[in-house]
Amino acid sequence: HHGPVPAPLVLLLPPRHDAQIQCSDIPAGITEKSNPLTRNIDRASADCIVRTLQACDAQMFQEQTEASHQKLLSDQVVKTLMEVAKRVELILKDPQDSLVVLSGCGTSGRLAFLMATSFNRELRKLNRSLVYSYIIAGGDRALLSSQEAPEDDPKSGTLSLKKVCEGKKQVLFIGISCGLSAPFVAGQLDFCLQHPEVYTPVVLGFNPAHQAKDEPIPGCTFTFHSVVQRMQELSKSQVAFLINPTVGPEAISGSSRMKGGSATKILLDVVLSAAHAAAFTNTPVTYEGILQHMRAYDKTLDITYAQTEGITALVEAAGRSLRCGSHVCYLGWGSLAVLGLIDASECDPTFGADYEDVRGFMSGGYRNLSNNEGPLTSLGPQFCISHEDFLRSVLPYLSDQDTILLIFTRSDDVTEVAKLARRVREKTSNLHAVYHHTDGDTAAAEQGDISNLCLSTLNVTWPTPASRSFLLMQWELSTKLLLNAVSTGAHILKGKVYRNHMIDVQVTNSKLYRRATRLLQKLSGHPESKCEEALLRAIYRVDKLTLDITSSDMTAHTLTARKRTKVVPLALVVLLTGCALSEAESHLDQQPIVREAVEAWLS
Ligand code: F1P
Repeated sequence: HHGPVPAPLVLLLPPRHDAQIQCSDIPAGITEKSNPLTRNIDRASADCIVRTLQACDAQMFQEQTEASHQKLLSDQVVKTLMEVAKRVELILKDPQDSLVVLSGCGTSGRLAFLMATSFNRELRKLNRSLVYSYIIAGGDRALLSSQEAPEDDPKSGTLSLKKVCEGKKQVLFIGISCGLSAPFVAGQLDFCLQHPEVYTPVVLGFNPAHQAKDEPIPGCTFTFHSVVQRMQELSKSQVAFLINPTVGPEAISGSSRMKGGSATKILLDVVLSAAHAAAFTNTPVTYEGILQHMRAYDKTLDITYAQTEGITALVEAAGRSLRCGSHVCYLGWGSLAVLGLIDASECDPTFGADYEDVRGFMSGGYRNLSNNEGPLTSLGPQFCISHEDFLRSVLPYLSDQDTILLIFTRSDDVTEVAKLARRVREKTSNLHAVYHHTDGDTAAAEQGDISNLCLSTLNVTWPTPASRSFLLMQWELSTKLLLNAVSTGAHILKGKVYRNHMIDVQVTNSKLYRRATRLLQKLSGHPESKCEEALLRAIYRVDKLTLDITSSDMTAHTLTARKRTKVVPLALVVLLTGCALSEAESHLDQQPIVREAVEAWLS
């Protein structure tokens, strides 16, 4: 076990509360629910954390039962994927004035970016015109940092869509929102519905349609829910499409970067590669083909998690680094490096981490990233992502306390990997590697050198596949799962998670505001109105809410919350102890682990 075991919050509460904590009857979509498998993940060992994450990921491929909503492999989902793939095929065959747009917020936008750029790369290899564009709320800086306010802005969604589609006559628009909730995406889908002569909208998310968010969006007549309803109607005549299987609740409640992101990647990889095969290698889109491809991803999970021991070693190393305030760095090559950049960037919004806690670097930096806006280095050190940047600004300060992880494949320049490994090894022995290769590959001479330099090497061997591009997609998904496990596991070991909730969630947009209120209800047992009041007190740092505050809208609240830290922990301490805000503040300053702060207060 890791560290001292703090008393669980439930023990500190009267039984009346205890009963309410146990039930999860506060309405929310599946994507926001607490997963029964992870209720005690905060007290688990690294090994147990990894196995629990594996069990959660396995839920993605569970079969649909009579009572359950459709799943990844359900008949209706496979059929819709076929139809969407055929639309993409048409565009690939006649690309003039046409576009496929992938759009989303946060992780969903980052994966939109990853897939749009990789499939464009495929097209470039074939000397075809590039048909994919991506949009991410907040622009390219959101690829590497959390920009949550723009997710609430439907107008900026519509504007950015119009901009990339200027002059186009046919657009297949794929809007991704795991929770079927982001107003940014709702605005884009609504715009598509108003211009059916050009736009065919597809919505991708992981809640049943009736759970799409129905909260009014300021300045709009639609909600995500109403847009989904219209699309459901139109899907009967195939002028709109809904891809919304469920994959079970996330391991860390609401952390849709995990399964939501993985399932997004699986579904879109399958659709786009089926379309490419149909357009360029005369392999028509078939039901069996789609189903087989999806099943192959189930295997990807098996092959990845067969490495439990190696992953556990990485989680332990990263956890040790974070616990002592040291750093974790991912040094990656090719598209796997992008998954490192993505995973690292998500630690800030998910765990309230500093950008230096977990950082990603990519060989070639912006030269290889192919993002819309080009180099972003002028935005600050957080946006310095090349290995040169690592050598210049991180390497000199490394010690054995920092964990460095090399991420590469047999297709990368292994000589270069070995060179960097040697330089890192001069500063720290805490060096690890993830290496993907196929059973048909001959080992590179340097591979042995690299393993000798590393404390641990995750050697992932893949069966030689029918296509090289499918292999790369599997390596990408596998790397995503591994890194999600490392960063999630390490933050759990650091004490950042309470049961399976991220208690210090930033309240920087409407989805997170609602999530925070629900969490306070659940943990304090108090009614919604009282919890929202405590939340606002913590946001505005006042003991009594003024009329000014109560008459402000959600945007004002979330903008103010952006400037604050520990909003939800403060609100919780206030709710549980009834103390004044200033007392709660000084309390949390002395004892940043919330459970212990409450316990100390009550004793
Ligand atoms: C978008 C998103 C998540 C992120 C966080 C805030 O969610 O940015 O990617 O992890 O939860 O929201 P969604 O629109 O895909 O549900």
